Amino acid sequence: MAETPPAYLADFALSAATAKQFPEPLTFEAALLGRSNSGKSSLLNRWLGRKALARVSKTPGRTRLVNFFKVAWVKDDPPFWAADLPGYGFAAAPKDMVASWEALVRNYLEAARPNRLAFILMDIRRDPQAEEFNLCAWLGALNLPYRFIATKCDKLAANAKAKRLTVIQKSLNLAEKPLVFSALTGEGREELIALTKKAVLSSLSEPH
Ligand SMILES: Nc1nc2c(ncn2[C@@H]2O[C@H](COP(=O)(O)OP(=O)(O)OP(=O)(O)O)[C@@H](O)[C@H]2O)c(=O)[nH]1
Ligand SMILES: [Mg+2]
Repeated sequence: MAETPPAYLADFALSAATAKQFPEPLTFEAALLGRSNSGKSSLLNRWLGRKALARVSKTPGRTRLVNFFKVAWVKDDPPFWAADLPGYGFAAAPKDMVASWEALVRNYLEAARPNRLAFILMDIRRDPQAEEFNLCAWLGALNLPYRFIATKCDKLAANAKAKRLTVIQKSLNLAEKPLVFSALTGEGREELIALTKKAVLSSLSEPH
């Protein structure tokens, strides 16, 4: 299957430091959550086919704002938001900074933004920890649907990958296996595109 060309970005990116700066919701919104260094910014760049859209870093805690990108796959398609969030579990920052990022993520998740789907990213080689369990419980309480994505899958051979997916699924008691993704090879990109295209379409067909 031919690779989907880069997304058309509606010339609109916005970084929010407070809830007041969150833009008006669009038809659909994909929120990228996960601990620091799990590969959120890298996934965003690869998924949208834009190399340097979101800043990628070897230093955990690079993304400190909620970065919104207005995305359409084709110019005149109804656009949706892709939101890159600060990572959690970043212990090396001063405590008050960590608290302010947490407050920002909390405000974001608790905001009234319809038709959101959260993607929780985790390195395929790691086991789910308290952060992932807590996040699931929190999203569940907020009624916010989520899907796990196992990132950096280029680090493992096929059989090891399959084993890790089963471990992660069982540990979190997920109905579906996590999606697999590699920002390096592009594995999982088409599946993620298909999933989000479907979500945009079903948001559009919902009664208002
Ligand atoms: N091999 C491999 N490395 C990856 C992949 N995705 C991300 N990385 C690396 O992992 C590190 C962290 O990536 P980021 O995309 O900055 O992670 P993040 O989740 O946005 O991090 P924060 O902004 O700190 O929350 C970087 O060194 C990336 O190059 C991947 O699919 N494969
Ligand atoms: Mg980031």
